[in-house]
Amino acid sequence: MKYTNPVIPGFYPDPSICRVDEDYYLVTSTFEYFPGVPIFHSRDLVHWRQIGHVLSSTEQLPLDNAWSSGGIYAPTLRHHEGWFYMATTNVSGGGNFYVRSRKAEGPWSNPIYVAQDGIDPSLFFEEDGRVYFQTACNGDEGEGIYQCEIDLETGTRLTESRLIWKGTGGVAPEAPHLYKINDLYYLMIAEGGTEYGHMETIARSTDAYGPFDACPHNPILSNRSMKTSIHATGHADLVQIQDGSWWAVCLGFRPAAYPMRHHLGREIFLAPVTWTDDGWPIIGNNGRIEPVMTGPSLPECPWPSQATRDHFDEPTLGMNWIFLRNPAPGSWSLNEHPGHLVLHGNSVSLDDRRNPAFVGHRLSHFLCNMAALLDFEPGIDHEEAGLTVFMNEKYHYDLAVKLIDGQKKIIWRRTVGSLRTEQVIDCDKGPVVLKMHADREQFTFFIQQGSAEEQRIASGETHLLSTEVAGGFTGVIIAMYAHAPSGESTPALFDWFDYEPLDE
Ligand code: 6LW
Repeated sequence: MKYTNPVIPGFYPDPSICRVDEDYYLVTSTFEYFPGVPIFHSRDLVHWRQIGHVLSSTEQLPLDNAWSSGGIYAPTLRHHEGWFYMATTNVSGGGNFYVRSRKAEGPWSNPIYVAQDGIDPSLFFEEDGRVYFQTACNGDEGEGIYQCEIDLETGTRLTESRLIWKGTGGVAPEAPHLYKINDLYYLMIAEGGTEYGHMETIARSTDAYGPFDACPHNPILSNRSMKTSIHATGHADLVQIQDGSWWAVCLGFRPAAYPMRHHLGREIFLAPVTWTDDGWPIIGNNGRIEPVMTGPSLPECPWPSQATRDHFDEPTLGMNWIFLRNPAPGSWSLNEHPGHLVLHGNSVSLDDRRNPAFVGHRLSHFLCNMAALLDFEPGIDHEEAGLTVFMNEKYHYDLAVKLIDGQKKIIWRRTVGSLRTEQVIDCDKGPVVLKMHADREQFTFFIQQGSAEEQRIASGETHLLSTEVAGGFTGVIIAMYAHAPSGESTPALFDWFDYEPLDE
């Protein structure tokens, strides 16, 4: 079967994969968003559906201090003797840790911290019961991959952390994974940085601590300098499937237009792995990820597609919704007005690096429509509620209902670094549908009230919210939000929210 890359579109970076019999599981990083580390399930490696979040409590994932693109960095997922293990770093508090669970859906344990510096932790289970822990670290012996042995129950280091490989000389040697294949230890890492020079390299040794000999065919994956719609491939993880063949998942991104800039974040790509005669893996089509590739020989297993409209009539929020940092207490509710998501603005605005009233959804497609029905009659001057297309606190476009000098208004605001524009439009009493249409180059905003015609408000460039302009490791989120500068707010009722991907 042919499949289309990315297999998981949108802001889902740093994939790690593991297999349990005929089931495959995958996790990704989430930075300052909560809950953290979505976990996906597949039976054919091509069709994935989210089955939960690994880090779903504030205890597991304190994010109050997380700067934008801080928080949770790259995870590793492994299954060992009936337990799932997910290792990651909270760079904004706590450092390296892992959690474990009997079931992929959770509940997962509280963090078990490991006193080794660096990021991108990985776990390797030796046949003799020893457990090795690797991170990408700039330690006493220089920058590279460090390893120690740990006690799996407590996370205690049983040995010193030692440099085991420096990589081939690319910047940022990171995302290590150790595999034992045919009695050789293969250490696969990312190098070159997570931008356009990204690549995957590998080395091997007869000993888990090296010395590691670099593969003569490195990099074994890179789309750098290629004429392709897919860039920055790297940060890969390997899995062997039922027929004995090997597959890789990796991150990459798709620039929206030329000159290249991407706003959907780093996404998840799948590729076959072939082995050279001298026993080295090569990922993809001779080291490249293509938009269409031939899939694994597994029975096709698609999942039902998700409804485009969320009516907020379930007792819990769907797994697709995320908060900016830990949700502020009292900032949202599903039971205050059954059938509505209610937001209570607090004094934190979208420009602050804190916890606003914010419930968001990844923008995972270049071409899509979004809309929300907002019932909000602001009673306190300057309070507002609406939709934001959000990259970080310095880069976002907002369409909202706001009380200005006692008058209910619609505002459309663009915040692009230190530049800000704001338009104020008259608005009637009663609910308003806030709409956004996205294409590769523009986000276009509309409002509609009662039986009146839909009104086009304005549009903003997608590239001004891209990683190349706004920085960071995340992708654009479209969120319902509320802000009450005085700290006192009128509830903002969201009756429904639509997210409708369109064919390009
Ligand atoms: C990730 C690391 C990286 O942990 O960025 O640039 C971090 N490389 O591998 C965030 O994705």
